[in-house]
Amino acid sequence: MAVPSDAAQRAEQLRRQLQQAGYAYYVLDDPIFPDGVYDALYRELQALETAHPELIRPDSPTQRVGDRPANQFPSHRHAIPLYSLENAFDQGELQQWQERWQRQGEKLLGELPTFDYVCELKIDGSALALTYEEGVLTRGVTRGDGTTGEEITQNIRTIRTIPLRLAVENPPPLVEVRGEAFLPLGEFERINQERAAGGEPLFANPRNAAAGTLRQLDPQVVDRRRLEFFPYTLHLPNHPPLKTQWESLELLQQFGFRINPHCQRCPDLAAVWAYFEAWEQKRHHLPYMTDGVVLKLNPIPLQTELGFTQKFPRWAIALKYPAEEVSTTVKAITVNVGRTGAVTPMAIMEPVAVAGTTVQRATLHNADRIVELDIRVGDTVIIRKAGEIIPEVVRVLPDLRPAGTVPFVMPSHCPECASPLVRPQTEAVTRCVNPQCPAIVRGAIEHWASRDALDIQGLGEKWVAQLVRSGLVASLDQLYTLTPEQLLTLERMGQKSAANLVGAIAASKAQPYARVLYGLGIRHVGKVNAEMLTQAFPTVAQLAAARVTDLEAIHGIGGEIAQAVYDWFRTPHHQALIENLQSLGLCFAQPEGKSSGQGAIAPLTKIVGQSFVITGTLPTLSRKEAQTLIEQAGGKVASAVSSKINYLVVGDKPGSKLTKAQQLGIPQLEERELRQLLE
Ligand code: 1X8
Repeated sequence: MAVPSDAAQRAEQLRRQLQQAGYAYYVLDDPIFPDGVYDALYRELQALETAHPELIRPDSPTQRVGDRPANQFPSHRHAIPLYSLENAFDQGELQQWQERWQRQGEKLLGELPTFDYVCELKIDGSALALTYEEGVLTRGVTRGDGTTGEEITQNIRTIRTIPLRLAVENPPPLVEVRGEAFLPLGEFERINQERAAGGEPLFANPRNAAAGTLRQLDPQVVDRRRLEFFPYTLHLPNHPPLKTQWESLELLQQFGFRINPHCQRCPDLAAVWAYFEAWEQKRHHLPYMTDGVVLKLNPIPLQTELGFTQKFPRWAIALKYPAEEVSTTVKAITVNVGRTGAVTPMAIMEPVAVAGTTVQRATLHNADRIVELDIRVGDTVIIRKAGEIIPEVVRVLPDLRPAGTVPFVMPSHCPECASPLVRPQTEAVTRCVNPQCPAIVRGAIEHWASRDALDIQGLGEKWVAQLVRSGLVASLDQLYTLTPEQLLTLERMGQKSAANLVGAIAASKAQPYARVLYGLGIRHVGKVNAEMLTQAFPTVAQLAAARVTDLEAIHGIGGEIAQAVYDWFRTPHHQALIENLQSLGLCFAQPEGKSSGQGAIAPLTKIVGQSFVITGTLPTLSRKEAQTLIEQAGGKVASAVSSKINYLVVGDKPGSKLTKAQQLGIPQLEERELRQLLE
């Protein structure tokens, strides 16, 4: 049957519109259509393609999810191998590398070449090679061994930041793009939570999770795990050579890719080192994992001249941050009872330095994981610490196991309160279910006080343990009636610390509703879910009254989360807690004007005339930049804390200003919250 020409035209128009809308949404983060319009256009295209399958094009947005699972992946030989990079760990190695390429360059060119560098973040994901023919994505291949990889085109089509068609009018006939596919940390956590709940083995890290996901046989599964992609190399065969790496990145952007925004040109190694050092801490605030910096010579003719060794390009090097995986031995295995009653086995190890800190405890996750690892006291193990994630045991080295070791058996009773432990059949987790268990009470308070929750400075593990042991605090609300005199009864508590702690607890009353909700420690309600719940239900009364179906109706809230929230609010003990916290002045509602959810923009006048003080190092803004942003929005920045100050903006290593602000009960903002306020 011939396809009517108007149907063909309409399909083409729909593909273009959806392609543009997808680009705006996923790459620019600046949607051009409301979701409903996108869905309607998508369904119209789907209907046309169903009626006229001849109209289906490989670059159609409907092809992002293949419905036919591939049974195996064909291997594909890379036209140009994917090299790995030489590593450097310090300035000396970096200097030696520069001297090496310069000697080589001088020999080849007869003079010391002029050059500059490009620094890019090294993304800890999975490398991909993408082929575009006449502008259309026709093939996606994993790195494999560098020479041959697996063709996983269907899976790659699910990655929204990879354009199915290049966004230029007359693309070069053949384009090869290389880059890194990765799982954002939030997505990694979500997937692991899902797996933990389903009793499936956890992914050890986002890199493994990304690689595992790309090799999933079912593209629908890949589609649900939102992989992302940053491109970094562009090959244009039979095309005049590009001049610089920087130009390649710009061209990739024109092609419709989202490039990593943190790349930087550097004239010399001093600038490179400054970039490397600046990102050592800042990278922990990125929503994806990075393990170093990739340094490249910017001029491509110089790259071509220098070429490759057996293994590496001579014109690029990876500058790596200190190792995050090291080996040590297990001295004991204990179990820790967390705030949800979950009993987590922990390995106690010979202390080792890893990623800049000394580590002697690592989580073993759960009983299944112990069986899977078969970890025993006396074993030599590899442990990993990545960013702010708690150290974990990656694997046991069985060849180094001493004689006479025995498998570890999980205890049957709670080590804290001696009540019997339970393990529901559907879960991987063993739990203590005694709500008065001191470990659960301590955990609840520590979570409440933690940085992303109520952020109560100074209320750490040590004081919490004493507060619970002494009986001064048995539930969260009792924190707010503590007096300095009561605190002075604790061991090693001084006048000043007692006053500071009371001040810090009082200051937490200024924290927004989403943090309070997160702080309550409702199962499955992490920071993101808490934020979504407060958007959808602007007051706690509304949330408490919500039915499971109302909760499930929120985009991103699944059945399990909905049930957990519903159940939590049905517990009389929790209802009393909310009532008490509310009467103590904690915030249980969204501020006016934010309650309509998406799109509501806080009026600029909100901070007009308000005074801010900045202390410590902010994750991404310099002090000057923060000041400019505040002033542009009509606020003032002062240098000293006084009772006239409205907010203290707090970064890393805050000074005495923080203590003073706490004593005065001045609300604190992290950079992220400052940005939200200024939006
Ligand atoms: C690997 C990676 C590179 C870059 C970022 N992340 C990586 N994992 C980059 O150049 N921006 S380059 C590279 C390689 O050549 N093996």
